[in-house]
Formats: sequence, structure tokens, C-alpha cells
Amino acid sequence: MDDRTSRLREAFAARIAQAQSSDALESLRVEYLGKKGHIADLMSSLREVRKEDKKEFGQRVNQLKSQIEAQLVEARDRLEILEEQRMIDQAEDYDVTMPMSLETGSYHPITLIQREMEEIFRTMGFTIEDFSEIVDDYNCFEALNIPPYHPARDMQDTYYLSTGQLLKTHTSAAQNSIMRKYGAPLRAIFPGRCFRNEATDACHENTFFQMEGIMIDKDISISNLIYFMKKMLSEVFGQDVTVRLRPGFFPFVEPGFELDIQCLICGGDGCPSCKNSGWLELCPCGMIHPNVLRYGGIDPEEYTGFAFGLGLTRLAMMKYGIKDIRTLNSGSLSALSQFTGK
Ligand code: FA5
Repeated sequence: MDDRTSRLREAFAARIAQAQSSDALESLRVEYLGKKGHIADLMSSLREVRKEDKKEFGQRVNQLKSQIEAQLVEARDRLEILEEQRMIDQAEDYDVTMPMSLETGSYHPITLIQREMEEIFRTMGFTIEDFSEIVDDYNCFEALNIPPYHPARDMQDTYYLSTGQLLKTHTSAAQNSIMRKYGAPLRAIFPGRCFRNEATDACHENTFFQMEGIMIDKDISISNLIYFMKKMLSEVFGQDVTVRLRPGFFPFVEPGFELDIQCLICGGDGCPSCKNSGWLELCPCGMIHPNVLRYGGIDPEEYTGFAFGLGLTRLAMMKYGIKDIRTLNSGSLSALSQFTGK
């Protein structure tokens, strides 16, 4: 009788000394204290023990069981302390003076160019306005002197929504609201995403960015417009770029101009980025039509103004040497992460 409990005690002592993990301790617990474990085995052999020895046998088994339980608790506590110590030792291995290696993301070229343009115009006294991407027909067309029957509506393939609203085809759609909000005099730029149902190629996307600008005051003339366009281009490129100004028709300006930039990808020789023309339409502009001022609540007898609609996505192409406009919407990190804004 003594032999069995003593052998079990010794075997357990040897096993627990080797158990180095909580998993090992748990297996030991099951092996010794579990329903089919050694202690349960001993207990079931009670019926084979002589009647006069039963009491002592029972006491011995219970004692062994308590010892095993206590040893298991002790071993668990010991393991926990060791684990804490290991973590502290590891923490002490850190060298807080070592330079960190952080993988940083990068800004999208459109974000970079937009921020740069905002800064340029902010320093020239322009406020920066935000406007919804979903607009109504009035703001996108009618308030811009483009009545429902006007052929100019064919210039833009519009995405209409089932609500009758539409996705903004140009940032000019914000002109009326901003005039009404601030009145004259007024200097504001409003960058934004535009949508047109167009076939895409190296210089056309169906989703692209523009940045509108308006300046309204007494005696604003074409020379003011040309000054601001020149200033903007010299600031953003930091070098002389060749541009050309030609007449352009937009119902919301009179007179209207097309401001083209000589393609910086091919130097004007012609390439897919400029549709082989050597030039890229960049920033149409003109003197705000009196009707548009009137719709905006501004008296055209007292105030005049200019407006421009800069192709921000095309500007990013020229500034960063991006040959195909579709790269900008591609989501390709390897292509986009190389732009740091320098
Ligand atoms: C307009 O959108 C006028 N609202 C601009 C304007 C504003 C004129 C104020 C006069 C006064 P246009 O459709 O040409 O015009 O577009 C303006 C510029 O946006 C273009 O010169 C070009 O740089 C850019 N752009 C137009 N369509 C696309 C396109 N599909 N993909 C990329 N850029 C485009």
C-alpha cells in the first residue's frame, strides 16, 4: 500500500521538476488528477484494500492528492515569475538611442500638387473653398449661362444620378454658390474631383481633378488674369515653361481663352501624353460673363472678374513627368510612392 503512493509521489516529483511550460504542467495535472488519472486509479483500488487498512489508505491517497495540487500551484507561480523576468530581460535589451526604421507612406501626387497650389494662391489672398461632388443641373449648367437647349452641354458627358442630380463635370459648378456666399469683392479657389463619361487615354481620365479660381472686384481686367496665370505657372514650375494663349469658347466667360502648356514629357515634339500635338490644354480661363455675375447676385455694372479652370491632374503629370494620366488613378504603390513633392 505504502509502495504505490510513495512510487507515485517520487515519479511526480521527477516529472514536475522537468515541466518547463504551462502546457506541460497542464498535461501533468490531467495525468495525475484527471478523471482517469493516477489518483483516481488509486482511489478505485480502495475496494481491494483490506477493511482494516482502508481508512489509512484513503488518508494517504488524499494526502498525496493535496501535495500534487500544491506542487502544481507552486510550479505555475514559478513559471509566471520566470516569464516576467524573461520579458524584463528582453526589454533591457532595447537600445533607445538606436535610430528607428519606420516605413512611411507617401502623399498622392494630386494631394501634393493641390497643396502646393493652395499655398501659392493663399499667399496671393485667395480663400480655399470646398464643394460637393454631387451637384444639381442649375449649379453645373444653368447658373453658368448654359441653358438646357444650349449646345455647350454636349461638351461634357455627364453622369446623371437617379435623383436628377449629377456628378460635377467641372469645378465651375461651385461658382454660383461661392459668389452668393461671399458676394464681391472676392478671391477664391476651389479644387475638386470632376467626372465625365469619356473614353480614357494617356491625357484623359473619366475622374480627374480641376482647380477653379475666381477673382471679382472693381476694374478687374484681362491684364489681371494674365498676371495671375503667369505668376501661378512660374511658382509651380520654378522655371520658364512655354505656354500659349488662344481664344476659347465657354458660355460662362467672355472673352474666353485656352491656356496650353508645351508638353514637358516630349518637349513639344509630340507624344501620347499630349496626343502628339506638343501642347496640353491646361487652364482655360476668361472674364466672367455678366450673366454669371448676375446669377451670383453680383452687379456686373459695378464689378468685373476673371475665372479659370486649371486641370490639376494634368498639371501633376507635367510637374512630375507622369506620362500616362491613368497611372494617377491606378492605385499602384510602386508607381505613386516615388513622388515626394520635392
Ligand atoms: C472646363 O471644365 C471649364 N469649366 C474651365 C473654365 C473655368 C473655363 C473657368 C473658363 C473659366 P474644360 O472642359 O476644357 O473646361 O476642362 C478644363 C481643364 O480640365 C482642361 O484644360 C484639362 O486640363 C482638364 N480636363 C478636362 N477634361 C479632362 C479629362 N477627361 N481628363 C483630365 N483632365 C481633363
